[in-house]
Amino acid sequence: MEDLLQERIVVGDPHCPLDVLDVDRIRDDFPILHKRVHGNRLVYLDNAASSQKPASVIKGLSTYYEMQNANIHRGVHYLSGLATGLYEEARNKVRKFINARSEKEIIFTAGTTEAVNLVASTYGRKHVQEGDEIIVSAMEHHSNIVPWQLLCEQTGATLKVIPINERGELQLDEFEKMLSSRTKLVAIVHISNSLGTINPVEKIVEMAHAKDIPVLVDGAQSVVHGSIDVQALGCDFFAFSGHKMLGPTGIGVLYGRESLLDAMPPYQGGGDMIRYVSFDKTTYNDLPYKFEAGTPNIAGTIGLGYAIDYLESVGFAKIESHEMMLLNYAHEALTSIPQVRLIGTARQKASVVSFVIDEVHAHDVGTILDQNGIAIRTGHHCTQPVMDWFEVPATSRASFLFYNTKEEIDRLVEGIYGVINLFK
Ligand code: C6P
Repeated sequence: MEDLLQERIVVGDPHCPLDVLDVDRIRDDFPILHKRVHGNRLVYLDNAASSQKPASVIKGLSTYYEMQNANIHRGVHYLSGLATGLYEEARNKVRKFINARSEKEIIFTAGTTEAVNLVASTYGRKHVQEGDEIIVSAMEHHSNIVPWQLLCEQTGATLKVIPINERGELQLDEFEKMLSSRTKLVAIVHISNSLGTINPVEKIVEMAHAKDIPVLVDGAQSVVHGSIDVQALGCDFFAFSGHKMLGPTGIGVLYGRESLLDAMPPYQGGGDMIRYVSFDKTTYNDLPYKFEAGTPNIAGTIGLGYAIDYLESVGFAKIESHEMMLLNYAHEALTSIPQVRLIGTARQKASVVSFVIDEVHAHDVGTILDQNGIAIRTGHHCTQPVMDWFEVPATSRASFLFYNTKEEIDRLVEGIYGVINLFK
């Protein structure tokens, strides 16, 4: 553990006023943001797909492999103890980060997708039968649709969909009407990746809990934009991915209420998830290990812990106010371009801006912007039902994080004018 303490990396600027983000200083922490692409300074606006990583996370990962690497929970030797300590320390950081009651409620997965599949598979296997219903919304990412469709196919249950309005907001009155004794779970996205809508999760939980229905929240897009308190949200499951919150790829988290996790059967079988194995009968390990079969992503987990350290050192108050400023600036700039139509204009929005340009396919927009060094995402963003609802084949999406600047939005706008002129 001494090695670990010496490796602590100090981030943030103690001289910066409390409520103002020192963006130049922050950008210096992200080596990739200084890269040039096609001869231009990179403008990275594809953060909803995956965020960039601060030097502290990158260094933490290389230090792990250089100095601390071993398998966990298995060895009596020094390095195994060190790696186990770092891994479990990361679990504790996650617990505090989302204010879970216990570390037993923090399951490491490969990402949001695996976390949702875990619940669909094991909670579903135990509680869902023919005639039952699962409720999702029309703005879900495919990873919060398809696992439930698979479950419905296997069990004969039905998937119900909360409709959205033209702004891209949930119709809660319709949701209320859907809740019944047949509903076995509500699975809802916290922040839509293609619309930016922030859903009223507390209200949804309150409505579902009034009928004793558990709620899973897909937090893939929310964990990096604001502080999460699963107890205040009241949700029963909360899923997120490390790579969207400055951490490594291949690591994610499923938070689950202990009583529910305890009653669920294991997800995968293998090493570490068992207490005793014999050919007559196998018994399972305690939480959270019951759901972590095999050698996990140790480096990724530890890296996720460093990402949390970094986010906390910056502080969500500063992050939120900077990102709101960017969102308003981008909205104003884009709505002033007559050929541009915003897709997703919810009253509660995170810093994600989807748009279409008259007569230009989103892929052309993305390709031309890329020539200017501007990275956005184009396509259906794994939310094809959202595209169908808005009757567009695809959108262009710019998504901002706290390390982005107004100047980068100016570059985006300049690039959009370039696209419009080219297709005139
Ligand atoms: N959205 C995007 O560009 P994974 O792939 O498991 O880390 O995350 C899946 C996922 C689940 N829910 C939401 C709301 C998401 O946005 C994502 C990932 C990326 O929008 C890649 S499709």
